[in-house]
Amino acid sequence: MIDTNIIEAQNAAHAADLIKDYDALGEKLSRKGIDIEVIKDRAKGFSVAVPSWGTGTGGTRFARFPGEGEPRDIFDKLDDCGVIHVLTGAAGSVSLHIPWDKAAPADLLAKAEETGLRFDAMNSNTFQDQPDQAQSYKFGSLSHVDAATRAQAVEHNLECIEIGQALGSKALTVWIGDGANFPGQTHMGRQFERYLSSMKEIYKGLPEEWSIFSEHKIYEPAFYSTVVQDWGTSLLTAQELGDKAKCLVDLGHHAPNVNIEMIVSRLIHAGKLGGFHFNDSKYGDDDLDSGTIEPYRLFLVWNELVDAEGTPGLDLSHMIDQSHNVTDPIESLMISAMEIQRAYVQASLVDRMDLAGYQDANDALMASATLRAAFRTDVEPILKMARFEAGAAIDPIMTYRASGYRAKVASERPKVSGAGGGLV
Ligand SMILES: [Mn+2]
Repeated sequence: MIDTNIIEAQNAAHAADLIKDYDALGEKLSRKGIDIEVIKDRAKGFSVAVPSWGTGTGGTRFARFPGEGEPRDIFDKLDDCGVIHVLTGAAGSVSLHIPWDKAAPADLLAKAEETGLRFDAMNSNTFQDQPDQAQSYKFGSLSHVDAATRAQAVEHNLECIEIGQALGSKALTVWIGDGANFPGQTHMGRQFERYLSSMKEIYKGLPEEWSIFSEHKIYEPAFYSTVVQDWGTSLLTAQELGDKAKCLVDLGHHAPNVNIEMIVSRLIHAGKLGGFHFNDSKYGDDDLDSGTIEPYRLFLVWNELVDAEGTPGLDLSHMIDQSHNVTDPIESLMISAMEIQRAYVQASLVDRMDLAGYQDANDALMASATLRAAFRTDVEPILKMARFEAGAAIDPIMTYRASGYRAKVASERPKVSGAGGGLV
C-alpha cells in the first residue's frame, strides 16, 4: 500500500528537528512533574476506529462530487483504511456498515489481516431501502406502525450481529432515522413503545460479550420529531434494555451550543456511556473533520473521559463519523485521527490534583486556567515521536502525498458516477 522506504526517507528528513523539539518539551513538562515518556506511551496506545463509509467522498442533499480513485467496494475501503493506520499509527480498526460493506466474512478477515486492521462496532442501516427488500422504511423502521416492517428491521440488525460475530466485532450501533416531519403525523408515545419493543428483540439476539449502542440524533431526516432525539431517550432505552445496552454520543447530533461534555459526565455517572462518533460542526450535523471548528470542545470531552479512566465497566468505542466533500478522504481521516489523539494527550496533561483543589476552594479563575494550560500545550512533538517510534510517519500528510497512493489507485479504480446526492 505505502512503501516503507518512503516513510523512512520522509522520517529521516524530520528526525533531527523532532528530537530537539521533543527534548525541549520533555524538559518543560518535567518542571511540572510530568514525565513525557509516560504521556508518549499513552499516545502510542491510542486508537480510533475509521468508518468504512468515510473513505469515499461524501455529499450533501444537493450533490456529490466524486474524487479520484474512490473505493469501489469494502476491499478498496480497507486498503484505504490500512494506509491511514500505517501512516498515523492511530487508527487500527474499522467500523463496518451493513449492507454497504457486505462480503464473505472469510474474505473480509483475510483483507483485515493483510491491512493490519481489526473490526470495531457494526452499523446497521434501516434509514434507506435496499433494492431487494420487501417493506419500505419511508415511514420508519424499528418504530414503524406495520409489524412486518418492524420485523424486517429487527431481522436486519440480527444479521449485522451475525456478520460481526464472524469478524470479531463486539458491538452493534443502532441509529434510526425514524421520526415525523409534521406535528400530528405520529403518536410520539406509541411510536417510542414500538421502537423499544423492536430493540428488545434485537437485544435478545446479542451474544454474551457484546454491547448494543443506541445513538441519538436531534433531527434529520425527520425534521419535526425524531424517535431517539437526545441523550435522555437514549439513556431511557439503554436502561430499559439491560446491562449490555449503552449510549453512543455523536458530537454532531445535538442542538448548537449544547454542553456535550456534561452529557458525557452524566452518562458515565449512569454507567451507560458506550462510545463516540467524533466529528465537528458549525451549525448542525455537519460531519466536518474533528477539531476543525471547536477544538476546545473536543478537549473538554476528552477531559471528562480521561478524568473517568478506571471507572468500573467503562470501556469505550471511539469511532470517527464524518463526511468528506471537498478533501481527499484519506487525508481528512488522518488529520482527524491525529486531532482526536491530540485532544486525548492534552487532556492527559491536566493537573487533576490542582484542579480538584481549585474546585473545592471555589477558585473559578484558577480552575478554568488549569484546563486551558493543558489545552494550550503544544503536544505535537509527543504525537510525532509516538508515530516515529511506532514506524508510522512523522508527517503523515506529506508522506502520503509523496507516496503517490491516490494517483496509483486512481489508475486502478474507475471513476464512480457523479449522479445523485446525499450522504454516503
Ligand atoms: Mn454517528
